[in-house]
Amino acid sequence: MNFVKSLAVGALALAPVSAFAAAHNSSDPIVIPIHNWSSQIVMSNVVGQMYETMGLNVEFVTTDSQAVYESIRLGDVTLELEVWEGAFGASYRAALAKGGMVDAGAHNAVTREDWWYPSWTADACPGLPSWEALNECADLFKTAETGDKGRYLDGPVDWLKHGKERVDALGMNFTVINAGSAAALWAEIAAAEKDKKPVVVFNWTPNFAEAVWPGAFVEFPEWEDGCDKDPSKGPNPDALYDCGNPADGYLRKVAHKDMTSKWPSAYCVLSNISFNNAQIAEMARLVDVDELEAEDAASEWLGANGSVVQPWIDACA
Ligand code: TMO
Repeated sequence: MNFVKSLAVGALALAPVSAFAAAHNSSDPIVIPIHNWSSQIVMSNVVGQMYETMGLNVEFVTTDSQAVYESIRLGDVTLELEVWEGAFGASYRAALAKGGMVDAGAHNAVTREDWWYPSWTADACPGLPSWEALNECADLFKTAETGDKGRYLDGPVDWLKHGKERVDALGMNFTVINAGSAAALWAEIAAAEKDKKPVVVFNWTPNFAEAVWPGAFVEFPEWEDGCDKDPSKGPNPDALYDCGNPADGYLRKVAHKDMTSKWPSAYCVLSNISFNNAQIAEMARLVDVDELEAEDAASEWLGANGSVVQPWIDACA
């Protein structure tokens, strides 16, 4: 179910530039999708507030993080700011091939999304980070819920991490449980921290978590293009998803094709935007550690980083 809320402009450090609205940009709202992890929500608010300082109208819509690519292609949603290669590469490539989307370039950030453990887990399972070593330690991760298998807490289902397929493809002694929300992943780590219980959960970078809990990604067979489409890729010749996610994945921006003519200034700014790992981790931290509302986190982030974003706007004037 979708809901739409209009954006209230926070106290921005950016100078309003109403010339943008007067120029060639439509007064229709630019529709920005909101998903279910903090950096994406804050970044969407950051860019929405940037657009508002340019005199443009913005609307947020909460959408599924896979179906959004079809919505952008059709023009129901205007853009997406966080196309993570590991989680969304397949949906993104499929929609791009059908037509209707324009690639607005990549962020500076390098991303990784995969099975991850906090450092105390390696004390109990010293062969880590190898996936074979993890599998030999599966007993350490047994719970009442998973019986004689180890528990792996995967992300919410819409991130399509294919954890179950990977466990089957590699013959692992783990049961995959999907978290209901990103917050459930952080709760699992925080609960395990008290008595240094070994846990393995889905995690990613850039994220706030790396500054809070030192840890590492499990090293699976290296990602090969086509591992999700061609059984011959990866070590199991008969299975898909027998590879890790890309260890140096992209983070891209994409827009509906008509954004370039309907809101040329906004598209210009979108194509200039390039956040790095530290900036994205900080966006998430403001919500997940400082517990700000996303809109306030975005205002605070912009207040501290006006000099980062102002050149991207000025270059489009
Ligand atoms: C898409 N995500 C960053 C949650 O892995």
